[in-house]
Amino acid sequence: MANSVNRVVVVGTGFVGSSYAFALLNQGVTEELVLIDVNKEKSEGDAMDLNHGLPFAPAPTKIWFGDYRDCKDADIVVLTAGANQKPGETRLDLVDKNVKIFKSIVNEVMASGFNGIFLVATNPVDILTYATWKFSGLPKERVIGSGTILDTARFRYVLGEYFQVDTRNVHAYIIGEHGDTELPVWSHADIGGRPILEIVHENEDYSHDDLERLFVNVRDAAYHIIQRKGATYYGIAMGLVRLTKAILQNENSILTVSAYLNGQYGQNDIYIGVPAIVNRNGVREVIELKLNDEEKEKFAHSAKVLKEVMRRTFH
Ligand code: 6V0
Repeated sequence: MANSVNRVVVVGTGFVGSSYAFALLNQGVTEELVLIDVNKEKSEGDAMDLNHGLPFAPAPTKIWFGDYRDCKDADIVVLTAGANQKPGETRLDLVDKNVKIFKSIVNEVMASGFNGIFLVATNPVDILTYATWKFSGLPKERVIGSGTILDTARFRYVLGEYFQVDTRNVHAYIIGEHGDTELPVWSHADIGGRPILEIVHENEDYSHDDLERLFVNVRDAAYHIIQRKGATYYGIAMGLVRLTKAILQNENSILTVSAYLNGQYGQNDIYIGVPAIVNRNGVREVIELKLNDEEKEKFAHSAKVLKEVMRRTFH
């Protein structure tokens, strides 16, 4: 972190990476923004296009299309490179392709002398965050996956709609794999301090069946969007900006990210979506919620599925 100004490097300026760059510029989060892609023309074109928006941006940002040497002075390198899901594909189906791509990218980033924080969004994100940690040799707290940040945002959005309250006043988490085995933590979901389960219990306008339906829609949201427009990117782009801000502005914000567990939630040697305190040093602390028995069982199942993929991928 030798540079005196904040520098963010994005590797992979496809749908997600370029949407992230656009959102970053719009929110004036970083002084320097570097775009890298194996398709140089694409990242060069994006840099040109984004620079033309500078007169309308809230703060000056120096944007250029660069190469891995630019990672040396970066505070954060965001990894959004690799294959995305095609209709009908699960996130776990992408693992072999994307681990291979990550090995070469992470090696190149580290060869620059990079000593900042990795933010990983490429799927399957929990596995690729683990891979980035292994390939980079950086401390575990400085490798962070986007985890269930987007799923949690989707969850809060649908709950806000259902209960007709501002989504920012809904406190509820999705944890576990960013994928088919993720789970809602109903036991710790509240609105303005009132547990959601209590609100449902006391009001016949609401029902547990509705809650289950809302969760299933959240879990399957990517499939629904991909079916309609081929990819999902705006939501995750804004989630990544939120994470970038939490890091650069040393916020100590609690966000559901893919963090390394060594004992928490009864799990070891795994990256998986959990609430964690994020600041300038990365993940300061994993928040261990007291899950009920059903949630414990579902979390353990989610971790087991990831571990099985990791076993096949890394051993
Ligand atoms: P995309 O639009 O195909 O972009 C991928 C980009 O990566 C392309 O521009 C490629 O040229 C580039 N790329 C490929 N190989 C390399 C390489 N070796 N070095 C540098 N660049 C390379 O995909 P999209 O942007 O839609 O998705 C990117 C990833 O994000 C996928 O794995 C998605 O599944 C994942 N998402 C993750 C989400 C999350 O919540 N974490 C949400 C949505 C998508």
